[in-house]
Formats: sequence, C-alpha cells, structure tokens
Amino acid sequence: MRVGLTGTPGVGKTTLAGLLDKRGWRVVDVKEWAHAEGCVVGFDEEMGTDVVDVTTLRARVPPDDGTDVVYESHLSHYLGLDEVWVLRCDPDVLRVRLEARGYSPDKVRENLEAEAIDLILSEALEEGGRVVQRDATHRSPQELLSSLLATRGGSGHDLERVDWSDRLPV
Ligand code: DAT
Repeated sequence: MRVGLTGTPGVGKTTLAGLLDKRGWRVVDVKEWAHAEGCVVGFDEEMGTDVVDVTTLRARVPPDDGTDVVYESHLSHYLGLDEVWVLRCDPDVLRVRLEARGYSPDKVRENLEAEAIDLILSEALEEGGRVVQRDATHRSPQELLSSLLATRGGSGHDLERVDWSDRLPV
C-alpha cells in the first residue's frame, strides 16, 4: 500500500515516518525525491520553501507492488496514492514548534492559519481517494501509529474531528 503522510509543517510527519521505518515500511522523503527527479522548479522566497512540480512527480510514483510505502510531505496528498493520512496539531502547540525552528513570523502565521482553516484536509479531500485524519496534539507518536494502522485500508474517509476556527486570526 502507498500512503501519503501529510499535514502542516511541525505536526509530526517525520517522527511518525521514523516509526514506520522501524516497522519495515519504505519511507520516501518527497522533498529529497523531488530533488533527485529534477522536480524542484523554484524557490518561494516569501515562504522560504521549494516549489515542486507535483504533476510530474505524481506521474512518476511507482504502482503499488504490495509493499508498504509511505510518502512523507505536506504535498503528498497530491501524489495520487492509495490512502492519505492527514496529521493535525493544535495551532497553539504548533506555534511553539515552528518558532523553535526559527521560521519567520510570516511563515509561522501562514502555517498556523493553514492549520486553523483545515487547508491540507480540504486539499486532500478535493483530490479524491481515501483520507484519514488524526489529531496528533495529545497522542504520543506510538499511539498515533496504532490508530492509523488500525484504520488503514478501510472503506470511506475516517476523519477525526478538529475545530480550531476559534484561533483565527492566528
Ligand atoms: P513534521 O515532519 O510534520 O514537520 P516533526 O516530526 O519534525 O514534524 O515534529 C515536529 C516536532 O514535534 C519535533 O520536535 C518532534 C515533536 N513531535 C512530533 N510528534 C509528536 C507527538 N505526537 N507528540 C509530541 N511531540 C511530537
């Protein structure tokens, strides 16, 4: 199964991917892979992030060969994978993590706003395919992993409800 692990920066994607790696999953760091494929087509100065040609990258995703592969990136919901896991985190908690990373105030605000308005979830749902959402705020990475493995391959979306609209404006 090919899973896209997505979410706003700082929600815990890399941490969870590390646990999946330990369980024998193949982990694709989409940013690294995009570079290797020549699919990084620019740099967004304002956001301080690479601009990735997701359409080309999506066409290069290998078909499911029966092994468990996780594609980790805030863009992975654009890759046409078998299932998408959206991790969420309370913007108040996320703020501390993003500031600790040294993100600029604009970049922090942009990401917190995206989290508060469910931006990535909406994008993932628009893409089609099965979407699973979990709130990672008060779960250990291990608890999160168990919850995601329990639902994977199921039918229909499995969306844990979050509502941080009261945090706006961030
Ligand atoms: P991402 O890859 O989505 O940017 P990360 O895995 O680098 O996020 O995690 C960001 C920070 O949060 C990092 O310091 C580890 C911590 N963290 C990750 N998952 C967590 C969890 N479930 N509970 C508490 N802290 C977590």
